[in-house]
Amino acid sequence: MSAPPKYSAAAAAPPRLRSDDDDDDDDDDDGNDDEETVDEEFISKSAGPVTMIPDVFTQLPPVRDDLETDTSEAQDETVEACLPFLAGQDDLFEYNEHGVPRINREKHIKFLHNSLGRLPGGFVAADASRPWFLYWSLSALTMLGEDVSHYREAVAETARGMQNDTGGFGGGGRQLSHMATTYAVVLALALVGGEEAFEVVDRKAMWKWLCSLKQADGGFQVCMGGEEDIRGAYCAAVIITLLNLPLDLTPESPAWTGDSSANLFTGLARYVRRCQTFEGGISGQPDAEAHGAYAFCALGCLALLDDPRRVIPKYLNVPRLISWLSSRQYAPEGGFSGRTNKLVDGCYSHWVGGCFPLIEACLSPAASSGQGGQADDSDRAGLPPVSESLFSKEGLIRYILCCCQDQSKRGGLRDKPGRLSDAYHSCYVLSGLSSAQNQWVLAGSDDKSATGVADPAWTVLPPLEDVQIFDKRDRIRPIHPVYAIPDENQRAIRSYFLAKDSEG
Ligand code: FPP
Ligand code: K
Ligand code: ZN
Repeated sequence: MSAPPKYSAAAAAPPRLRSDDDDDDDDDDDGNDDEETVDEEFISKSAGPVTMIPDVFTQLPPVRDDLETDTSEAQDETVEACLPFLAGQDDLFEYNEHGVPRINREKHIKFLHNSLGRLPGGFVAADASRPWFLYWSLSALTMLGEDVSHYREAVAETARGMQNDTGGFGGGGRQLSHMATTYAVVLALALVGGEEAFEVVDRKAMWKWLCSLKQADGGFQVCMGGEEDIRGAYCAAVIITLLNLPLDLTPESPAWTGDSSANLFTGLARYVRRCQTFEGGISGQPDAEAHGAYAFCALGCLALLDDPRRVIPKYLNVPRLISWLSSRQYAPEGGFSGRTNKLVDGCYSHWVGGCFPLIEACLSPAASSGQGGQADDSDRAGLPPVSESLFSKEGLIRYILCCCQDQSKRGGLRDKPGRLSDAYHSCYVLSGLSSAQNQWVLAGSDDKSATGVADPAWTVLPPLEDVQIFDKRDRIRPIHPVYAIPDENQRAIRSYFLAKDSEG
């Protein structure tokens, strides 16, 4: 891949063609922006005249802490690496009139098909992550509009070899079942879809295995004898609901109370609550450091336990969480960091960016009818009304399209300029782009379904006009805000097992 252009003082302050506070009336799409001075050299590298890059994305932050540390140096280097891309000055891109490059679908698609094939020897270290490669690549391909159903047979075959008789999937044949690899396999099967894929799962063994990981304090271990953490909580909730597993506990479960008073979900929300830290963010385990990946796990888990409008404010301090999540977005980069004083990284477009649809949903009024009832007013007290986005969607979209695309022959999406693309970042950068471009709202009743699992109706709306700095043809397929796969895929696997179970 080619090295990014070297940062220079000039790159930090490109010609100010149009800024945020300019008169909006003149905000037409015709590209004829006669009044502004246009730098010829700047334009020659672009597809057309760049008429609007707000200063906040092209200039160094106006307020700086004088203290120099390794952390501040790493931050400065990151800004330097990003600015030329954000300012529309990278030679490999064609920028639209907003200074935003197109998504390079063809190259990314090719990169992702390749990552489902035979990988070079160096990947042996990632052997236990093979299920993840399936999920990351299939999910990214799906979001880019590819039909992945022709992988059904191969994925089913591969998954069968990873399943243990004792339940769950390991990272490969004869590897211990793990919550994360099981989650990845189940999602991969949902993505390729169809009976042959769904029928791979031994649901009875899966249910027993999950019972054996369920702990008396409400959480889940990630594997037998392994750590209990919030990944376990989210993955378990996803697996249980997608496969329509019974919630009952086996007497062998560490959480078994001697009667039927506890089930797989008992105490899980309380466990999630214990992971909110003094910063307002969520840590992997109680009393650890808040990290963006865990914020998504917490919100995703809660959103599967009950209606987000009720359960999120009941178990989390939402204002503090919003404050922490908002602090993850940096300028001028526009992307998110994973934790305090660390760097932006494309994958947090999903882990952090994906929290906002869930937060926004929980701030929307509960349109509840029936016995599910409204969220308790005392839990919702003090929550702000949502009228606009809680983060800069424009900033995130700029970071993703300018800084996270490998424009060389390689293709794929990446952490940041100077890093190599990979399947993991391709998946989560695109997931983040999808949630920034599309809008999910919660509608209708929040009654619990017959299985005792909440099934609120998520509906996707087309992109908001004000974030349409990307070309319409660059819209990424919407994905479900909790399962992170298209709504129809999660619906298909759930209804398959629901129908099967009701047949008796
Ligand atoms: C720090 O990495 C990363 C973590 C502490 C958590 C990573 C976990 C996930 C990405 C996913 C977990 C979710 C599931 C569903 C399994 P770092 O120190 O390299 O990065 P940083 O500097 O950005 O924090
Ligand atoms: K990172
Ligand atoms: Zn990353």
